[in-house]
Amino acid sequence: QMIDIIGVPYDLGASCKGGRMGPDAFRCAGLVTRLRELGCDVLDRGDVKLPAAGEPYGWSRTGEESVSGSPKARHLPEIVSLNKRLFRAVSGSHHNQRIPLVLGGDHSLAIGSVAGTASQLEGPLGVIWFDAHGDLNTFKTTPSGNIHGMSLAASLGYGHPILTKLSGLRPKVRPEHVVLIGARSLDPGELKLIQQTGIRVFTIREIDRIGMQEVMQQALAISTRDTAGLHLSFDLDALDPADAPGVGTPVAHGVRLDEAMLAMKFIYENGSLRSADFVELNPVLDLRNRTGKAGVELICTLFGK
Ligand code: DIR
Ligand code: MN
Ligand code: MN
Ligand code: MN
Repeated sequence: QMIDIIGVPYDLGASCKGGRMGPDAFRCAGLVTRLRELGCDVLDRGDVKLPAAGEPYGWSRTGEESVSGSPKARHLPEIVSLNKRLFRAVSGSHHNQRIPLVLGGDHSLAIGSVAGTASQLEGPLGVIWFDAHGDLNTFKTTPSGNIHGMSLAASLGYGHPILTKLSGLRPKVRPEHVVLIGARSLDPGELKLIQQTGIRVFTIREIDRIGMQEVMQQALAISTRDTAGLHLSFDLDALDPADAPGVGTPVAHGVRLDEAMLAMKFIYENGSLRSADFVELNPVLDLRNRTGKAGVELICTLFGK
């Protein structure tokens, strides 16, 4: 397999800071070497970055962060320009017949990676979204103003037009091709959107009830039926905090690492994967890079270990 690693070292879409160091924490855990040992052709394309003049963090002298955008969509301008750059990087990988593997950084980057992959397929895109959360808020329903809680909604065509229309077609993906796995913290607006769109959600309760093997059989059936390829977006907070302490918004009782490894194996065996994100790794909160290492194990299994 030919893989392009693309880092997005920003946490502008999250309120908890530190995710900007996520991409390097995956690299420090040996990601490139491990993938090469599996026989993958890996290129580390480096990081997608905002121009320095953008001063995205804009810390004031009192140490408070000055925020662009609005309280309902914090740092919107920077996140839009970052996602446009990521869109181009992801599209470029597909153009070279390579699989983009995007490392975060906060989950707002999925807007650009989903858009990039959707733009390069000859048919609809299927999406599997591992997350403790729904990421189905819009600037109308968001409780936090954090854009990382809006990226799946934006990819489905809901939310601020500047996000939903990012680089052309809208929506990027249809609800009947989307599955959410590991959800256990959904806001009222997100529950409404799930009802309205009929997105299939496999909650932790359902994983415990029917098992990960059955979940993945159903998830892959939904996301690959009548689609031209699959995108995996893996928010590490889907995992149990014991296995992944290094995330900004941990939620108790998550997917255990061995269950998630099994899920990655099924995706590999299915053969439809065209791109993937591994996001929300926050080394500042981690324990000896445990979460970075867990991410590397998941990625290696996803690519055939
Ligand atoms: C919450 C938290 N639903 C929000 N979302 C997170 O701010 O919209 N997503 N943490 O990963
Ligand atoms: Mn999450
Ligand atoms: Mn469990
Ligand atoms: Mn997320």
